[in-house]
Amino acid sequence: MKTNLDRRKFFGKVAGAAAGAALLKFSSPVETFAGSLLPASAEPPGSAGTIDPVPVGSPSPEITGTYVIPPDCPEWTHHAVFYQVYPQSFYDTDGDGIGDLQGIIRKLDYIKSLGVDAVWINPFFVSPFCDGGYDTADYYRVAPRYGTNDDARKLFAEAHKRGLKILFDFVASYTSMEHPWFKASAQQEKGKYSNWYVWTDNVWLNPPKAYEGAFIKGHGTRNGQYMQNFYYCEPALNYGFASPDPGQKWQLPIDHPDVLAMREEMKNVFRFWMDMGADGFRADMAGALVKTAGIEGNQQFFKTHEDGTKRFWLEIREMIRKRYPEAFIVSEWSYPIAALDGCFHADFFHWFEGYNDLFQKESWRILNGYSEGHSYFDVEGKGDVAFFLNRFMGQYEPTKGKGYISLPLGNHDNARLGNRRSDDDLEIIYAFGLTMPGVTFIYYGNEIGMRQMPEDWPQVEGAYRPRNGARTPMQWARGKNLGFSSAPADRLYLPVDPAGDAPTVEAAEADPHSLLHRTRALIRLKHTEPALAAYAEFVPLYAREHTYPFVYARAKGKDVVLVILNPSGTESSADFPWRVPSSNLRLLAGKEVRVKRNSDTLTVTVPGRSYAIYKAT
Ligand SMILES: [Ca+2]
Repeated sequence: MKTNLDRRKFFGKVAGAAAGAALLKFSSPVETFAGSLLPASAEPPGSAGTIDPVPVGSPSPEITGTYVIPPDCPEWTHHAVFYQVYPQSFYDTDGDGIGDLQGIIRKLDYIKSLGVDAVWINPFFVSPFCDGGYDTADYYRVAPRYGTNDDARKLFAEAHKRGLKILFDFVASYTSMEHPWFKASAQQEKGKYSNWYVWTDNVWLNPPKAYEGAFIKGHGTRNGQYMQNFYYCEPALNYGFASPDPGQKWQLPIDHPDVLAMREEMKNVFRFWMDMGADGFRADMAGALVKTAGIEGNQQFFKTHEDGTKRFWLEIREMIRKRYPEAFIVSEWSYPIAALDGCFHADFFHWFEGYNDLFQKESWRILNGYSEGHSYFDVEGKGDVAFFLNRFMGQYEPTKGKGYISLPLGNHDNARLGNRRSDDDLEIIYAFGLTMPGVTFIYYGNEIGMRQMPEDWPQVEGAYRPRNGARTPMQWARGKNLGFSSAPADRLYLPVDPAGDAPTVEAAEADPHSLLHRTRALIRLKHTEPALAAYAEFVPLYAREHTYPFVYARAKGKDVVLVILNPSGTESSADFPWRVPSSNLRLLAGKEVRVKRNSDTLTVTVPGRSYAIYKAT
C-alpha cells in the first residue's frame, strides 16, 4: 500500500505571514504528521474516518495573541458565519410541496436578520433526484421544481442587495447516470464522452481488488463496468488515476487528453455560476477526484491528497485569485492539511471520528449503525473532548495561516443536533461552534432548535436515516404545514415535525429568551470580538480525558476571550494557567461562573449545563 502523505515538520513554520503577525509560538507540541492510508472499506455516508491524533495539553499553554491571516481569504470571511439552506425544505412559494428559489428569496430578510454573512445552498440543478439533487443531470440549468436560471440570477442579486453572499454546491466528482455525458459514455460506439467516466474494458473481468464494490456491471451497450460514487446512480467522472496500473489499460493518467477536456468543462461550470453572480461554492467530495488504489467510499474524503486532485482545485483557486477575488470556496474534504494547501479557503472537518465524539457518538444519535459511545456535548457527561482535540490540533496547527477549518453546526448528511437535547444544550454547542477558530456554518432550522425526526421517517431521494430526519421542512409558524407550504400535507417533500410543541420561527421571534435570539447574540459576538476572528489564536487551557469542563482562550493582540463549556449535567471545576496582563473578566455570553485567581492560575467552578464566554479587560 502506498502513501502520499509527507512527513513534514511544522515547528515554527509560518506561511504567508500577514502584517502585524509575529512568529507563531507553538505552545503544544506538534512535531510531525505521519499518516498511512486506511484499509479499504466501503462505508456509507455518515460514517467517519480516522484522523491521526497529535498530543496536546502542554503543561503551560501560553496565550501570545499572535496570529497569521490566510493571505487569500477575503476580508468578509474573517468573522464569517454561514447559513446552510436545503432548498427543497426551506420555503415553498408555488404550493407543490417542495421548496424553491423564490422561497429562498422570500426569506432572505429572515436570513439576514440572523446576522450571518452568507448562505450555502445545496444543489439546485436539473436532476432525477436519486440523491437529493447531488446527482446532476445538467450543470447549467436550475431544476424546474426550484425555478429557472432567472430565479437564480435574481436570488444572487437580492442577496447582494442585503449584503449577503451565496455559495452554490459544486459537485465535481460525479454526475447523475441521467446526464447526457454519461448516457453517451455508456454506448458501444466511441465518442467524445467515452472517457469522461471511469469504465473498465471488460464486463466479465473484475477490477483489481482495491476497487472491489466500486463498479457496476451490465449498463448500456458498452462492454465494461463503470465506477460509482456512493450510489449506483452516481457514476464517477474520470479525473484519472494517481498511479495507473500498467496491467489495467482502462486506468487513464491524470493528463490524458480526454481527462483534461472533462476538467475544462467543469471549469466552465464553475465560471457559469460565478459569472451569474454566485460568490463561491462548497465542493462536494472535494478530495475524491483522482482515483487511488485502496481508497474507497468515504475514505476518499480524507487521507487523499493526490497531486492530481489538488491540481484541479489549484487551477480553480488561481481563477478565483484573478477573476473573483472576493469569492470563497469551502471543501467537503475533511482533511484540512490537504484541502487548505492552496486549494480551498476553508474545509469542513466533520468526516472524522473526533467530530462524532463531540456531537453524535451515541448510536441512537448518529443513526448509521457504526458508532457507539458518548458525545462530549451530552448531559450525561461521559464524553471525551481530549479525543476530539488531539485530532483537531493535528490538522489545525499545520494549517494555521493557510485557511479556515469549519466544524459545521449540523448539515444535511448528519442527524440534527437537536436530538434529545434542550435549547440550553444547543446553546452550549453553538457557543462552542461560534468561538472555535475558523468559520461557522449553521444548518437551517438549528437556530430555532428543530429536532431530528424518528428512525421510521419516510426515506426520500436517497435520504436514508439519519438524513431523512434532518431534512424536514423549515418550521416558520403554527398552522398548515408549519408555514412551509400550502400543499396538502401528503404532497410535502417530507412531512413536517408533528410535535405539538415543534419550534417555529414565529414563536421564537416572540420569545426574548428563545434559542433564536440567543443564537443571534452569539453570531453577533463572533462579528464584534476581535479575538473571535477566524484566524485569531486558539489556546486550549483545560481539556482532559473524560473530564468537564472544556476551557480555551482565543486571542488577537491584547484582546483575549476565555471560553468555558460544561455541557454535562453536573457542576465541574478546572484550574489552568492564566497569564494575561488584564485582571478582570467581563461576561460576554452565558452565565457567570465562580472564578478564583491565584497568581498565574485560574480556578473556575461551572454549574452543569452551562457555559461562559468572558473577555479579559
Ligand atoms: Ca415549490
